[in-house]
Amino acid sequence: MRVIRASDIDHRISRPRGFSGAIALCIAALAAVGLIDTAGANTSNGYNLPMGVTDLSQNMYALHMEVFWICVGIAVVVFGVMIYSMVTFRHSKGAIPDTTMVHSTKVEIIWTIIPVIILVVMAVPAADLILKQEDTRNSELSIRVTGFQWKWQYQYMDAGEGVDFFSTLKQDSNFARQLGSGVDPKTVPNYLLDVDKPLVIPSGTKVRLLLTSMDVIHAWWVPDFGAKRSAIPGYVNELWFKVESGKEGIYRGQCAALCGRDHGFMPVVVDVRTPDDFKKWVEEQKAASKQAAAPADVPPPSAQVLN
Ligand SMILES: [Cu+2]
Repeated sequence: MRVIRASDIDHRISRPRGFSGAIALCIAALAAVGLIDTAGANTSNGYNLPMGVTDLSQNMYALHMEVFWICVGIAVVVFGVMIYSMVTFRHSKGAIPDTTMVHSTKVEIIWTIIPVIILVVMAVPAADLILKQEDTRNSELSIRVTGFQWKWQYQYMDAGEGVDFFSTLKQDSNFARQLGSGVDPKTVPNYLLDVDKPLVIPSGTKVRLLLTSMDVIHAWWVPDFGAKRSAIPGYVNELWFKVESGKEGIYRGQCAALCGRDHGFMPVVVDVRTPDDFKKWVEEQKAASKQAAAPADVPPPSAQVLN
C-alpha cells in the first residue's frame, strides 16, 4: 500500500491566493463534502444526509439544509465581527476598551431578541415536520414488524393479510462473517446488508409499520426513507413512509439500536415494487403458504397395513 506523506500532499494542492482564492477554496471544500449539490440529487458522498425517496425524507433534507445555512450565516457574522474587532481594535494600535458596552440594556435586548427570532424561524418548520412524521392516518397498508435477536419478522395486514415471514441475514454474508471462514468479505455482494427475504412494499402507497420486539430494543432504520424508529418489547411504535412512484428498487438499512452480540447482523432490506407487481407478489406468497399448509398425501386408513 502506498503511503501518502505530508510532503506529497503539499504539492498537490494548488494554493489560490487572495480573497477570491479563499472563496474558491471554501466552495471546493463544501462541494467535496457534498454540501453544495454539484451533480444533482442524491450526491451526498456519504458526508451529508441522503435526500431519500420519500416525501418525508426530502422534507427532512430540505429542513436540515435550511438549518445548516442559518448556522453558516451565524458563524460568518459572529466570527466575522470577532476577527474584524480583534484585528482593527487591537491594543498595539492604541485601542481603548469601550466600557459603555458593559451591562448595556440595548445590547442585552438585541442579543436576546435576535436568537429568539432565529430559533422560532427554525422551530416552526421543524414542529410542522414532526407532526407530519407522526401522522399515520389514512395509511393504505399496515405491516407489523417484530424485532428478534437477530432478525425481523414481517406480518402483513390489509391487502397483504396472511403474509408472514422472517427476514434474516443472507447466507453468504453469514458464512463470510464466521471466524476462519476464509472468505474475503469484499467478494460478498452487499456484505452484511442483504437478507434472505426482503420486506416487499408497493410504491406510491402510504405504508404504516407497527413496530415491536420480542426480546430487547431494536430499531428499524432505512435512511433513504427517512424512517427510523425503536422496536420496544411490550410496546407498539408507529412509523410511516410513502415511496414515490417511479422509485421502485431495493433499499437497505440496519438495526439502529445496540441490541446484543449480533446487532450488526440483522439488516433491513426493502424491495419497493409497483402496486401491480406487489399484488402479484402477495398472491404468490398466499399460494405458497397454502401449499405449504396443505396436508401431505396420506393413504386412507383402510390401505394402511396394521402390524
Ligand atoms: Cu437489533
